Amino acid sequence: MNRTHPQNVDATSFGSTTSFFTGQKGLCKDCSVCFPCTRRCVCVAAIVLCILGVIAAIIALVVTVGTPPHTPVNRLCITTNNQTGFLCDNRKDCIPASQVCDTRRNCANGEDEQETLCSDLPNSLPAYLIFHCGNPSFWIYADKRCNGINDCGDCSDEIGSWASCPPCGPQQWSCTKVVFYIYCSCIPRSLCRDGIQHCFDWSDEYVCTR
Ligand SMILES: [Ca+2]
Ligand SMILES: [Ca+2]
Repeated sequence: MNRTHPQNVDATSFGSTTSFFTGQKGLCKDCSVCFPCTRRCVCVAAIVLCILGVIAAIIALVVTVGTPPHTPVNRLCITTNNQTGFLCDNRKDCIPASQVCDTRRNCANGEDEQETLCSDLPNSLPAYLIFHCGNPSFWIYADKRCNGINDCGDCSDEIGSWASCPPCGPQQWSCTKVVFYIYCSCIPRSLCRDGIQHCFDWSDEYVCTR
């Protein structure tokens, strides 16, 4: 009885015979060497593709949405007189709000008179520099609010919840009503007992002391 036995296959013979995968002679042996390298190459390529994809996504986002708007410099500051001010480029000088766009260069570089600020008053000014009066057609600079003077003309910059002024200072006298239109609820004590009525109830002439 003839039996067919499996043939012993010499693994090393593949190296010298035709490759099962490539059909090219001599390449099979190199596969075991190249395969790890190929995996590494694939990983690197994937990372590069990933990075390129992120960059492409960012570019697409910028193109779609547009470049982010330029954030204006915050120049809000408080002057030595405790008034709302405008900070100059040197980040040291704080000029009163009313010196912005008054045609005088108060900042060293003239940034308080730049066209972007002054071309369309008051709309071109930052909101913190202006105060809107009770009459919508009037506005004043923010440092004129609560300065003891009736700048709006209707005292809305000195009296009322919108102005939110502090009580009269120690150098002022508080009146229930003022005759002279330049003042509102507080008059300078220097005007007390000067022989001229400033308060409606004459308290500046009979009660007030300097
Ligand atoms: Ca100025
Ligand atoms: Ca005022």
